[in-house]
Amino acid sequence: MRVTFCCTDTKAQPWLEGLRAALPGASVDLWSAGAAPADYAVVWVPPQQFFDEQAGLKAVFNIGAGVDALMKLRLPAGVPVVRLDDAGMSAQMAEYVCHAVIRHFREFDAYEAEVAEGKWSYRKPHLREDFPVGVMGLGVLGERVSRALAQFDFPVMGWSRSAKTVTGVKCFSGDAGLHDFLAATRILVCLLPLTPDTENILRRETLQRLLPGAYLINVARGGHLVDDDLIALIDCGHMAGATLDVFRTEPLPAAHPFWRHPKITITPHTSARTLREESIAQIAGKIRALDRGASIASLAGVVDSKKGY
Ligand code: NDP
Ligand code: OXD
Repeated sequence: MRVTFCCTDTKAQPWLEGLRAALPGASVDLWSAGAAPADYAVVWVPPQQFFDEQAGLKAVFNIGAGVDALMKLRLPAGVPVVRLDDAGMSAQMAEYVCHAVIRHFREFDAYEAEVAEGKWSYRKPHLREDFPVGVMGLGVLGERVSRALAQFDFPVMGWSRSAKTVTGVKCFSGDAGLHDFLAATRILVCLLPLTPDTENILRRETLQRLLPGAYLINVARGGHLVDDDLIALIDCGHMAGATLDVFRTEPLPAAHPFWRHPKITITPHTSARTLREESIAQIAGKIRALDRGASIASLAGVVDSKKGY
C-alpha cells in the first residue's frame, strides 16, 4: 500500500515518521511532482497539480476538520474525502469558546484595565439569563461547545441544517429556524463549515437581528464574516464586540482594522489545533480499516460532496 503526504505549511518529517510507525508495511512518502501513484493521500491544501497527477487515489484524508480549501480544487472523480473527526479538537474548541464567553460576560477586560490603573472596584454582576448564547453549527465541534456552555448554566441555543436534539440546548434548524435563533441570541458563536450556503452568513442583515449588546465569536472561517458590517455594528453600538480566530486572509494583513479595534480580540487561527498524534492514529486507523475491506460509508468524517462538508 502506498500513502502520499502533501500538506502545505506543515513540518512533514514527524508526520511521515508517525504514519510509517502506524502503518507498518506501507510505503509512506512525501509527495513531489512526478511521484508514483498512491492508494491514499494525507493532505492539507495541496496544489492542484497533486490531484492532477494522483488520479487513482482510493481516499483523501484531510488533516483538518474544515475542507473548504480542498473542495475548491478539482478532485479525481468520485474520490472520497475524509476530514478529521474531532481528533482532540472539540476539547480545545470548548476551552476557547467558554473562555471568550466568560471573559465577556464577567467583564474581565474591564477589571484588568482598572487593576492596571491601580483601581479596586466592583461591577454589578450580569445575569446569565441576559446572555443567551447561540451556536451556529451543531456538528462535532458545535455540539461539544454547546454542552460545555450549558454546564456553566448559560441559556444555550444551537442552529444546524437538519433538526437535532442536544440535552440542555434549545435547537433550531434550517432557514426557517434562523430568524428565531438569532432573535433570541446575545452571544453568537460560529462553528459552521464554509460552503456556498454559509459564506457571508455573518453580515449586517443577520447580525442586526441579534439582541442588543450582541457579541460575536467566530472560530469557523473568515469567509463567514463580512468584516465591515461587524465593525459598523460595533461602532454604532448595536454590538458590544467580538472575538475572532479566523480571517478572510491569514495571516491577517497588518493594515486590517481588526488589529487595533478596541472591542475586537483576535487570535491567530489557534482555537483548535490539529494534534499530530491523535490525527495520525485516527487516519491510520481508517486506512487500515479500508485496507481490510471496510466501506467508506462506515467511516466517521466522510465529506458529502454535494453539501460541501
Ligand atoms: P461538522 O461537519 O461536524 O458540523 C457542521 C455543522 O454545521 C453541522 O451541525 C451542520 O448541520 C451545520 N451546517 C452546515 N451547513 C449548514 C447550513 N447551511 N445551515 C445550518 N447549519 C449548517 O463540522 P465540525 O464541527 O467538525 O467543524 C466545523 C467547522 O469548524 C469546520 O468546518 C472548520 O471550518 C471550523 N474549524 C475551525 C478551527 C479553528 O481552529 N478555528 C479548527 C477546526 C475546525 P447538520 O448537522 O444538519 O449537518
Ligand atoms: C481545521 C482548522 O479546519 O484547523 O481543522 O481550521
